[in-house]
Amino acid sequence: PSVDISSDNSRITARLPTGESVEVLLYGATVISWKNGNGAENLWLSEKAVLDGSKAVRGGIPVVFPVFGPPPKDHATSALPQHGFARNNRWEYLGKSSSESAPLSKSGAGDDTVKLDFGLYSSALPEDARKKWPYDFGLVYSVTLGREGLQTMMNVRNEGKEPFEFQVLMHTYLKVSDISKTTITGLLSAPYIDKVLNATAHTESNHAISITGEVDRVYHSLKQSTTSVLEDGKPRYDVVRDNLDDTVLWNPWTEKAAGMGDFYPKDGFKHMVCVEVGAVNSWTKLDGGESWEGGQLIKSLL
Ligand code: TA6
Repeated sequence: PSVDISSDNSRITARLPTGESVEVLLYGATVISWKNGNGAENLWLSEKAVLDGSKAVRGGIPVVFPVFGPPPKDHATSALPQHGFARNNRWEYLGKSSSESAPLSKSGAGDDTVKLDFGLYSSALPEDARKKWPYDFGLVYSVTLGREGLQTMMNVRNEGKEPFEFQVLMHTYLKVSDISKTTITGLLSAPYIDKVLNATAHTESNHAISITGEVDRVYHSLKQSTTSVLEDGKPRYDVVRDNLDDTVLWNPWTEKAAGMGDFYPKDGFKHMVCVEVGAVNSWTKLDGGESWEGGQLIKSLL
């Protein structure tokens, strides 16, 4: 595998000998590209995504921590921006490793996978961010590229004495060729909160979910670990949760896409679906010195 740091020190690109590649912006540790060996891109990235570190990236895999969505009132996260601060701070590149045992390698040969580690520490946060959520923490985010897919794992450590509670989510924008031919499976009978229907509670009754308008649903307490995306009935992605119980399904559709300045082209919603794994339906509590880990394995089945 090869790992290159861009000349402006803003991003890291890893490549496998078989052609697969992943590109990670140090700002937000945001994966902005993940390609198959044949060069097919798996992630949707807005053509007007801001990549200079002045705003969260519209597309790829933004990291959401320590709160998902608008923070609740009268809570430790109340002063934070929507989706927290992890996606709009610069992470440190901690290094790479090639491993044989990773769940992504086909043959187990050492050159089948490459793992990139990124760190974000409370001690490195700007003062105003620390003030808004005054806990000592350490995040290590690992991005592992394999021939079968991409794994992103988050390790959260409470480095202080005070316990804190957090939410975490990987806001993955998956690229699809045509939303009208796309279905999502694996959510049958799952309870969900529908944020398009005034955050009311529902139960999924479809084996295969089609997207024909704005969708913004938090499926939670999921039993099945895999959510699949099919195109024309053929499996395109498997998104496998690891120690996470929730999956958010989002497509902004016409109106919301029109309302986002950095969402471009405006009909780009026809070529993306957000399948976002996380622990967002409640709060995960960490006592001082404790750590937690969770993440996803996305298989590209093209
Ligand atoms: O993941 C779905 C969601 O919470 C939507 O409600 C929408 O707000 C989306 O995230 C994008 O949020 P952002 O802050 O990135 O514009």
